Amino acid sequence: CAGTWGYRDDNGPSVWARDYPKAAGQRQSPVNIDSGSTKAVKHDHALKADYSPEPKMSCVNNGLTFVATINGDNFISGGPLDTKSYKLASFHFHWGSNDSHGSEHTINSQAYPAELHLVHWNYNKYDTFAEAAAADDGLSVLGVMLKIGEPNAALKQVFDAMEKVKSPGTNFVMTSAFDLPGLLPGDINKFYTYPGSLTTPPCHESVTWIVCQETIGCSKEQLSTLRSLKNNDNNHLVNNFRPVMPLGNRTICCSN
Ligand code: 1SD
Ligand code: ZN
Repeated sequence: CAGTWGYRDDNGPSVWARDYPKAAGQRQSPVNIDSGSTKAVKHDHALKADYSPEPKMSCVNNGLTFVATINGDNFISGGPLDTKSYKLASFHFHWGSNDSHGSEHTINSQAYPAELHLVHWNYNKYDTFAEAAAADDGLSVLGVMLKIGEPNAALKQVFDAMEKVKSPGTNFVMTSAFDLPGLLPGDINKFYTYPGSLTTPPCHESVTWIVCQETIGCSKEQLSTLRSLKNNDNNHLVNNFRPVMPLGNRTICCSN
């Protein structure tokens, strides 16, 4: 409906800047990652994800994506975050209507069928997530590409939950603990990192992006499950990705 953002022509990425001026900024996400133009860096500390199983994880179809809210204590640190620790708040996905597109970041102009975002905030520095989301060092999002291949067991738990939230505005609480560590690719120390933004309105320029080079596997059926969710218009919820934005004078660093 009018006044709310979405992914249609009339409320989608090309018009977000009308209501959310930050969307026209110089530090926007996603971007294309041209691997040949990245700067190899050796960080002082390895990137570390301190994740543990999440009891009673709450999942919702909010009409724009599938979001899981995390209540437990899970952190990332190291890599571009150095000694700072950022706390996991939630994760969600972006996907396409077919396998040729759907991810937000592209790598050498190649899109993946879906991209997982694990959203963390700088909880030692800011009092609330909302405050962090508007601050330039407030958030760090770990992006992981989904690729058709060897299925990821943790993702299976997610896709099973997805079957229960096909209608927008519905939620589901998992009865068994969710294997959060199992969601990550084998080696998270292969990544690209750059300063960027939320890829959704208000597009705050607050995110240290960490995009994993290793993918996680999913099946064709699991991608169909994503595409069978319904959006607020009661259509299939698909193509909920923002196209790539100009890199401008930013440098993308590559772990080394
Ligand atoms: O799309 C998400 C949005 O749902 C929210 O989680 C936000 C953080 O407040 O992050 C964006 S994104 O940039 O991770 N796509
Ligand atoms: Zn996202």
